[in-house]
Amino acid sequence: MAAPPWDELVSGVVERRPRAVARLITMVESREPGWQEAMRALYPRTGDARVVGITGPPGAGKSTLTNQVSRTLVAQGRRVGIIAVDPSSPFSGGALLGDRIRMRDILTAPGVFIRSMATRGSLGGLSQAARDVARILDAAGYDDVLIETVGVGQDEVDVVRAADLVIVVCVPGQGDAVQILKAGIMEIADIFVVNKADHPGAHELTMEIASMLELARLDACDDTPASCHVPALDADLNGDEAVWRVDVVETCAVSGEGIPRLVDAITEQFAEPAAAKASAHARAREEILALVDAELAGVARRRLAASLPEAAAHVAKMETDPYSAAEQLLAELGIQ
Ligand SMILES: Nc1nc2c(ncn2[C@@H]2O[C@H](COP(=O)(O)OP(=O)(O)OP(=O)(O)O)[C@@H](O)[C@H]2O)c(=O)[nH]1
Ligand SMILES: [Mg+2]
Repeated sequence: MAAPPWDELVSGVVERRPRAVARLITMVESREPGWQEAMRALYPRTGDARVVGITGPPGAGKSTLTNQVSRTLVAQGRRVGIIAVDPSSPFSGGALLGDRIRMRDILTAPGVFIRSMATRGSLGGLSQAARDVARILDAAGYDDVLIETVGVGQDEVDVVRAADLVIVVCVPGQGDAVQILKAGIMEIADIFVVNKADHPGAHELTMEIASMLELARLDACDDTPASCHVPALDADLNGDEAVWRVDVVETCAVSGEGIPRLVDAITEQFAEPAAAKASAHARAREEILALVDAELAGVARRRLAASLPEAAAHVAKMETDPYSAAEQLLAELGIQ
């Protein structure tokens, strides 16, 4: 059966029909004809959802936390969309069975939509794909979109860049603090969750993260300490002047301990509009460039389809070198 045209799917999304949401996500993810028109039509209806990225090492408790946070938000009367991303998995759509099992109690809850994405070679990049899906959910009236991604490598950092707010989940006893520093996670985290607080060493890890934040703050704000917010353990030393707030929250996701504080931290951070506005410009710039990059690559491949085999043959026979061949093809495209 042919997929309905994009405008029908867009209407379905606006009418909050989960089936239309799922089909439009598939269309946009696989860049089927009409995806841009659909995103363009939906864009004016976006901007209301709070998009939260949740990342951290495998097994840290991200899915359990996502589940708990969703339940709390649903209890507050909010609708929640969840995007589970596994950049290392070649499967998509029905993947992440483990996550689905762990999230089973919210799977059937009204007002919750769960989608798995595991598209390593995603067209246009995984970060853009996550952004697109988040927007579709936003337009479908989901108040909160939670993007869970596994790991603390570059791919995961890229994915959570699609979010307005980033939660990094750590657990005691795994050298997580060192990993965080190495991966450059420090710069992107808005909230650190020290999960499995029922395990020994949780408080030590909290202190370690707090002191890393303090060092980073001193580093960043050498000249103007007065304009800085000390980002540690709920301390808001600067009142209205907060320019950089990072919360550290201890949780036990299995028992639900600490979840209300985490949800409060999320709500409070979204209530600080100044910081969000400052990064909106940078993020828009990044997104436009990513879209242009993806489009350029596609255009180049299509336009060069005819001349590429010949150029490749010449290089293979060593009649020319790949550098000159590439230059010649770029000239053909009018780019030099
Ligand atoms: N003791 C304890 N166990 C926890 C806690 N949170 C999660 N777990 C357990 O840790 C295991 C992994 O939890 P998940 O929520 O699947 O972790 P995850 O980070 O989503 O895992 P991946 O998606 O596979 O990276 C499960 O067996 C959970 O029950 C916690 O606070 N305390
Ligand atoms: Mg998980």
